[in-house]
Amino acid sequence: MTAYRLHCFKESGNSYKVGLALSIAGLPWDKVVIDYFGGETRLPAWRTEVNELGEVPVLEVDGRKLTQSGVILLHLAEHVGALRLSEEERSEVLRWLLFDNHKFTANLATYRWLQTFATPAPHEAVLAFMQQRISGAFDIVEKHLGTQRFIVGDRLTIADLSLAGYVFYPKEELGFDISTEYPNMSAWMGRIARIPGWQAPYELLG
Ligand SMILES: N[C@@H](CCC(=O)N[C@@H](CS)C(=O)NCC(=O)O)C(=O)O
Repeated sequence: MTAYRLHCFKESGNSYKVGLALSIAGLPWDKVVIDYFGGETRLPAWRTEVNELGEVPVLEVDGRKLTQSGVILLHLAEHVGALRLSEEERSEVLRWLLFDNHKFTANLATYRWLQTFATPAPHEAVLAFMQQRISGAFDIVEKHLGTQRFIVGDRLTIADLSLAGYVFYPKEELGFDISTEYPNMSAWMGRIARIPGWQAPYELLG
């Protein structure tokens, strides 16, 4: 059986995407919790031995290290039956993975980080700029989910798991109340949360 080891920390929504994929697929996996706040990912040895990009998630698959959540999710979709994609779905999924990494998660994760964990607190103008970028990305996903149940068609794919990396963190951390402001996204989150294997980020990675 394939051995999966996920290098992660519980505040990392990018790691949550991968943990959720493994959990929903029903695969056994081990957690390697890194000391992000203590600077582990900035140590030269960590960058040499684990990930030269200085980031989690890192997924070891039988000892081979994969990095970038989008690459890892695609790897799982190619090797795990429960996450498999048709040829048609694959290009749609890729489109949303790129949108997520460029506009959705990229802005939401940075904003959450700035307003919840950063010291000193960032300048108001920076936060206002980020809020505007997130609203734009949320509006696109909200509209898209007005006509379909999941991001690509009628069933969960890795595109949903990628876009869902941060939305399940507490609203006080996110700075956005999705449940009241984005009804289609909120309903989509409910559908994801009812899938066997789903757990909230701090439960899954804690
Ligand atoms: N595009 C990357 C983003 C990964 C990322 O930003 N990871 C954060 C934690 S959520 C990290 O390790 N950041 C370390 C740093 O930037 O110093 C992915 O999807 O895997």
